[in-house]
Amino acid sequence: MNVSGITTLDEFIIKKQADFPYSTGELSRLLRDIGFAAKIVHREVNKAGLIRNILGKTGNTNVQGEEVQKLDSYANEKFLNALELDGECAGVVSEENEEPIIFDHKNSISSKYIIAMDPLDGSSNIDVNVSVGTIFSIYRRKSDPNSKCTMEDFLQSGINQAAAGYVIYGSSTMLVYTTGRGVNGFTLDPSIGEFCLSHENIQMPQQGNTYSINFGNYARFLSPGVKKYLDYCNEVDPETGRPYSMRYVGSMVADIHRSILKGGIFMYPPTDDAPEGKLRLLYECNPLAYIVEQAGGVASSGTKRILDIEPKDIHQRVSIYIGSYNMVNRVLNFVNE
Ligand code: AHM
Ligand code: MG
Repeated sequence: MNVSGITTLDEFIIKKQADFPYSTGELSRLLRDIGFAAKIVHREVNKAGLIRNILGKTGNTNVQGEEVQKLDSYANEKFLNALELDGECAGVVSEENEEPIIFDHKNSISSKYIIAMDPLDGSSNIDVNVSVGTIFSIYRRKSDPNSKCTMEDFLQSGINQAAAGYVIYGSSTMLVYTTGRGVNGFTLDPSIGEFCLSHENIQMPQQGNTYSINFGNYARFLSPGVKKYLDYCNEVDPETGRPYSMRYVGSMVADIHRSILKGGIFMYPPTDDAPEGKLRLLYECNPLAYIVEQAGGVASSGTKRILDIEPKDIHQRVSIYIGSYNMVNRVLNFVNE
């Protein structure tokens, strides 16, 4: 803490490094690079409506066949630049790039870490001034840190994450991260350009009264248990606080951030047009699962703990039920009945 009584993200990271006596500071520097890139993306997200040519689509499609928004590409470029320049990581898997990006500068090659990230998630919300987010996951690489990183470095189970976090560009911009010792949240104070510690050691309520799901998919859900759970959520039972409220932003970072702070559940189950689920294991589900577990919640694919899934493909999709402990366990009972 400095004289102003504020703890900035950079100060916090340095303080926490002391918890790991043999650490080289590399992970700390990597987290600071991410914080820096997040500030640049925050700046652009905030003036997006004012700048010609930044909203809308690029005309390209990404690896999932979806149209790429200009701000997605911009965020991708800024994060990749920040991560490559300082040589703190050996390579990056991004939602925006079909293949992993493998850095070849000597500093990057000697780095112990790789990153999986979705630079700007919630693309359908970009043009309409609704919250979007960045999601990231950091792993220690498996390959020898004096060579370029390889595919096996990226195809690790979520349980191996060294750190994970998200940035939410909402009514304020927040960065929330964990290194496996609790979850801490920092709010950007734009007047000083710093992320300041605002939510220390976040623990989520075991039970909430909201559920988040794309209800428009009701007829398409493949699991009858999901429909039964939704009927359960909508039933009137004042003793258990039902019916629950339905809240769905369409940006998973925003929906899960709300569940983390207030309690709740977020679901993206298999549908007839996305039988494996829609969301991506490496850079959407794993990092959020790690944070939610660290905050006392649960994240499951319906049959397996998200963090235990062994990825086969860097853009693999998975179904997800994530949030407050009691609520996720309840939906799993319905799904596996
Ligand atoms: P994106 O990576 O193209 O932005 O898609 C991910 C987003 C999530 O943030 C959100 O929860 C989900 O897609 C919404 O999907 P849907 O519009 O099918 O409900
Ligand atoms: Mg995404």
